[in-house]
Amino acid sequence: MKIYFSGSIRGGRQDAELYKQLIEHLKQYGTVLTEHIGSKTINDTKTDREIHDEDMTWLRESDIVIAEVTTPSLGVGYEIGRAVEMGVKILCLYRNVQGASISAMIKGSPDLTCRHYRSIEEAKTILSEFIGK
Ligand code: 6IA
Repeated sequence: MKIYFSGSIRGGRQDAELYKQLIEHLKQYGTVLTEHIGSKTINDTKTDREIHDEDMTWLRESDIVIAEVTTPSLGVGYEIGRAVEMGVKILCLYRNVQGASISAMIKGSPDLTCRHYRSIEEAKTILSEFIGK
């Protein structure tokens, strides 16, 4: 199974360590095409066009999209919208963080699953239920 993990980059990197833990957990279910999202060091050698085109190719190839949407990110929202149009199965995960609330366009979408979690262990349980393993 090919998994597209989506998480904030230019929207803010405060959850990068959490993305890394989720990606490590997801590897047992298949290939995570976007492992760099959990990386501490941002390698910004590609042009924006190259990043966009490469990510769209991976999105088209993917069987599921797992998006951590607590940190608002234009790129993550864009990927979710494109994945909906492509008919890819999508799970959005979010935590309650003071001063942040999830867009109605994500929480209100009937084309994806949006689940709240409080701990990494809870997120892992939601992932195994969603993936069905
Ligand atoms: O608007 P944002 O930058 O927060 O958008 C984040 C989303 O866009 C992620 O889910 C990525 O799939 C995609 N994205 C944004 N920037 C990059 C990128 N930059 N490389 C790959 N995907 C990206 C280079 C840094 C990277 C090595 C960590």
